Amino acid sequence: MNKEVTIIGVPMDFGQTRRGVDMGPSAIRYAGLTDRLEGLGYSIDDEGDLNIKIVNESKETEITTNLKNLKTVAEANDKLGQKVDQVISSNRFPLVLGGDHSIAIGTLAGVSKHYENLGVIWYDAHGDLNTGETSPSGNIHGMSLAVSLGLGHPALTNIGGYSPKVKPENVVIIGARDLDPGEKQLIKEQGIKVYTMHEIDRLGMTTVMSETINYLKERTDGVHLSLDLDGLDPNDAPGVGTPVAGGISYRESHLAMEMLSEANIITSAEFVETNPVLDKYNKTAIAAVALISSLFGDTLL
Ligand code: NNH
Ligand code: MN
Ligand code: MN
Ligand code: MN
Repeated sequence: MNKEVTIIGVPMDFGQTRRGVDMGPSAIRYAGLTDRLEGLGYSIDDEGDLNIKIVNESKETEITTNLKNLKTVAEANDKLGQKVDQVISSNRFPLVLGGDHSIAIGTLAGVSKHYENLGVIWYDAHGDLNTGETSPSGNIHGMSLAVSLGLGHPALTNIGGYSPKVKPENVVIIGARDLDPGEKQLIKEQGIKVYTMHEIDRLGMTTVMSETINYLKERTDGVHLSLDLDGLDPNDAPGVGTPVAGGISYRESHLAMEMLSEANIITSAEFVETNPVLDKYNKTAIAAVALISSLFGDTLL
């Protein structure tokens, strides 16, 4: 793993409708992120939080699309993409803290241009594979993976000036248990590899992760980890806007991060959807810091 890490906070809460997730980066920092990573021998540059500016939605976008806060989300992701691009160009590892999951659009716009075949691990209760047509909510955080595959509103897919960012065969979804009908269809059409909770129960996390690692090692030249804290069970990570029962445990998640660390395949990462307003004693942010530490090689010894 690259020992030079740049932390970018993205206080974004316009990709969904529960306020408070914009305070995720602060909650994760407060849980001791920098100290933990420095303790593991990393050199940390915390760039602070991106400035999210509210852009007035024009009457025209309001009439022609059901996507909520489209311009605000698009502009913030454009900024984030440029920032992430700069960080990688200066040979540093970008560690992005959310904010809601719509920010994956910007992160991937910045990351993907540096790889021929970027792999993506989408660790989430959801698929985030909706488009304006299939979305039940109009919330862009439920569309970010589809957008990165080149599907959805052009104001989002064209961020960074190129599309798609990721090929469907380079994506692995882990932890899915709440997929909308249009998402299920898209998974089948595009042949996206998915480990639902059923497979995690059946195979165990060890097999799920070694299969994932082998699969991505064969076909990719870099792997981005996009970890939505709602992938974890709500008992272990209660501070999320859309909790879904029956999720991945805290221990299984640690094992997953430890195996990724051992395999040494992750080249960028983001931890999203931590909402301290909905949390209990900062438990979700503390879990995020613990998982990040495992990803960065903490062996507990
Ligand atoms: N699938 C739903 C939607 O598109 C919920 C998405 N919520 C998430 N995604 N937290 O990770 O609105
Ligand atoms: Mn702040
Ligand atoms: Mn998500
Ligand atoms: Mn989710």
